[in-house]
Amino acid sequence: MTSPAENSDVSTHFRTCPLCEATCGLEITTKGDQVVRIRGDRDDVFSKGFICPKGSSLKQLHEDPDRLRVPMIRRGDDWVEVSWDEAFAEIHERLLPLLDDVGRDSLAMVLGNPNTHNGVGTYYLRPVIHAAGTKNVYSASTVDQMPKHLTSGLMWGNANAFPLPDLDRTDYLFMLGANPVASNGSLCTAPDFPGRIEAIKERGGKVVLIDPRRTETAEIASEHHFIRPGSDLHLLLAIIKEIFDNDLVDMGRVGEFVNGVDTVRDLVAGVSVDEAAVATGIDSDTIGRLAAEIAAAPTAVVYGRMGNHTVEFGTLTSWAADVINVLTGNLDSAGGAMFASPATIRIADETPGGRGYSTGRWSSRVGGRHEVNGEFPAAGLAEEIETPGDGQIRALVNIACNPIRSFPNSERLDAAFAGLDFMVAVDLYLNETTRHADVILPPLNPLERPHYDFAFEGNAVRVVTNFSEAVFPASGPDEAEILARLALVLGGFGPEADPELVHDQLVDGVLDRELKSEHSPIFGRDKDEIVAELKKLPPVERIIDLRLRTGRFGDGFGANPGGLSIGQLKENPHGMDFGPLVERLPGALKTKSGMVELAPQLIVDDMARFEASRSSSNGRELLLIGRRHVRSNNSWMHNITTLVKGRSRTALFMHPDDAAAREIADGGLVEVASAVGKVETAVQLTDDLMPGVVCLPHGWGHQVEGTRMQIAREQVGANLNELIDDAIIDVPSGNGVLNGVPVSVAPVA
Ligand SMILES: Nc1nc2c(c(=O)[nH]1)N[C@H]1C(S)=C(S)[C@@H](COP(=O)(O)OP(=O)(O)OC[C@H]3O[C@@H](n4cnc5c(=O)[nH]c(N)nc54)[C@H](O)[C@@H]3O)O[C@H]1N2
Ligand SMILES: Nc1nc2c(c(=O)[nH]1)N[C@H]1C(S)=C(S)[C@@H](COP(=O)(O)OP(=O)(O)OC[C@H]3O[C@@H](n4cnc5c(=O)[nH]c(N)nc54)[C@H](O)[C@@H]3O)O[C@H]1N2
Ligand code: SF4
Ligand SMILES: [Mo]
Repeated sequence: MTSPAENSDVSTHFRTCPLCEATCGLEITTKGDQVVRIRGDRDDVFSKGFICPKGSSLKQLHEDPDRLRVPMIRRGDDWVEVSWDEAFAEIHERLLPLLDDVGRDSLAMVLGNPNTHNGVGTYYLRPVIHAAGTKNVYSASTVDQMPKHLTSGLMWGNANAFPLPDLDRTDYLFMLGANPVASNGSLCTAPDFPGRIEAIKERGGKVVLIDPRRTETAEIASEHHFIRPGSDLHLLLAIIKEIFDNDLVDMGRVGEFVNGVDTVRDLVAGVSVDEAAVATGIDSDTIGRLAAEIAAAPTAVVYGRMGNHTVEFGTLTSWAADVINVLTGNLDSAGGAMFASPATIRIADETPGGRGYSTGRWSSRVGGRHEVNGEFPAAGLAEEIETPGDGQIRALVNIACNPIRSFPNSERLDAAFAGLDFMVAVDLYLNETTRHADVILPPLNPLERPHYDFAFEGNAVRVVTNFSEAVFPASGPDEAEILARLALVLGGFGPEADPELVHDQLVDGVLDRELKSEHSPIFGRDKDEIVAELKKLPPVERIIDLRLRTGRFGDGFGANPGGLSIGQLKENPHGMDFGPLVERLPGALKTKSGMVELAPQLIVDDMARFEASRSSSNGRELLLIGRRHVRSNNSWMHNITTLVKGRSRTALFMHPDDAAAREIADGGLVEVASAVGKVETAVQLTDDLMPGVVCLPHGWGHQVEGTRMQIAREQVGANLNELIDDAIIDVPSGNGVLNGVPVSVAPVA
């Protein structure tokens, strides 16, 4: 949306920020091809002017001279800039013969976090994966939220149906292992999360935070408790036990559709609140009080995030949080844990029951690790590249991922990547990972592309929808087109094949389902007529328009005049708000039984692994946790001066008592050692940390040869993933264990 101002080439654009899950509206002022200013869009229906420092740095990202703008091919140690046709020809000529020779499973797909933020791009990953024809698919999901996918799949039959804390209506937010004041929220799209926390307190509610560090979020919570890293499951099971023992089970409306309550009661029968107190460091009285408060609050929600999922029992911890939500009558209830209800779905037509959810449909070659959500664990990628034999990974397609900084035991992975025969990367930068590539395909930067948030409208705490047009004309192909061409090359259609084939195929897939569904507003309509209508739009807009128009507010291609369409969103550049979340059960339950499965067998079985772990101890005396900072974004955005300037934020946090015991001085240099590696870093003493715990941010360590990130390279900071052990995973989900890692710390002379 461009509105002319007094000065003819000055204009204002409204765009959703794609950098994190909060989806803030930005107001972007441009003059010619320059960005003059970026600030929060006060009229955005969802974010209402909220913005963090990263939002305005889209200007610097756009201008960054190190950001790649044209494809590059590596020739020896040199990079050669080439045309798009040459780049795809190179992939065709070098990768396909290799795969013909060694087989499709010798190709790995590695997919990173920014894919989820890339609107329509997410749709285009499917044809690429399909064309690749490999079972070796890896992504950032197994160093993040895979336990939540798994428990959601098992409990509600839909791996993408995350119970979201209904922040704006809850009376009691019980939060574990999340730091939304820094992260701006995750698996809970809620711009201005901090403001929403303040609002809970202002309306007389309470916010309790459980975290081994007194974080930025702890500062604004009503109450904060330290917890020993990795021990939240003890706390949650003790709360469940208290709820049963004190007859506090009251499932409300949802009780009718819940299976397995007695099994859960049996599972916690042996739980001791006193033992949980010892394991967690939270005393028994407090545990009892918290259980009583959660049960008594008019509405309450248990919300756990990274600190609950990237731990050794991530699946059980994810499950236990939702068990409490169900037992206290807070699932699918206003102010509790609710499912998203985005504009693109049709709630009224949902009926309970489905195919259910299963994992382990295939296994990995070396580690025999089972598939979850069609993926193998990120922590198991190195062994598949290193180990010779049939099906050894020899080539890699890496899309928007920096595994050499983001995956466990990154040094091992770095060495493994160096031995690959061929690698393609789709990325904005020449960084620690893409320096191993043979061909790099750079997508457009956010200001040059349109945006529609399929992923995060589907995790939002309100029903909102928003389409952003590109601010500047595209200087190259959209990421959707890059992925379409990649799919065609991988599928054997050649580098010259028309990407329109893929655009058509994607629309066809959705359209055919709609035309056949009697619930669809376009049921039985003439396909050619709808296709002709969609073809008036640019390729990436077609799927958005189709989904919106067949969604529950949609215009149904004429069936519901005045209804939602992409055209209507273009006329509403601040987005449209359709109110708070709505109840989705039982219709949204896609388990085989059509019920909530409170005690799925996989979960029950994993309790044995947890029981067995109680006696195990490890030699190293400190537990390492991670942290995020509002001016950073995982492993990138570190080449943006406005974000990294000022005092370094990458030091190891350590409690003064732990430092004194090791003769470590504030600001000194220390060596941190784990089972798999060691790093040197500056130390910063703080009593905001539980004694016995140390804390480092991830994504740093940019002083590497062969990259092209001048600013990032000047930043101090160690690479946390050199210390993260890839041998330990949350077994059912395959998730990496990034928090609660045993380490020792010693001063460096
Ligand atoms: N120890 C430890 N490790 C962690 C974490 C932790 O807390 N501790 N967090 C984990 C989590 S939750 C996640 S999600 C992962 C994230 O890890 P990754 O999946 O690696 O994601 P990012 O570091 O955000 O970015 C990856 C790459 O995407 C590129 N990129 C940015 N925008 C685009 C785009 O629009 N298109 C394309 N093609 N590329 C783009 C960037 O240049 C960068 O190289 O890290 C995980 N690793
Ligand atoms: N500024 C910024 N924003 C981001 C990102 C970023 O890198 N920078 N990354 C984005 C991504 S990919 C994601 S997934 C989200 C993550 O969003 P969050 O989950 O909110 O992220 P974290 O800041 O990692 O918060 C995890 C918290 O868990 C605590 N913790 C560690 N171990 C334990 C434990 O055993 N128990 C408990 N109870 N707590 C523990 C840590 O101290 C930390 O405060 O953030 C997103 N937003
Ligand atoms: S919180 Fe910051 S990074 Fe996240 S969407 Fe808003 S402006 Fe962008
Ligand atoms: Mo993430």
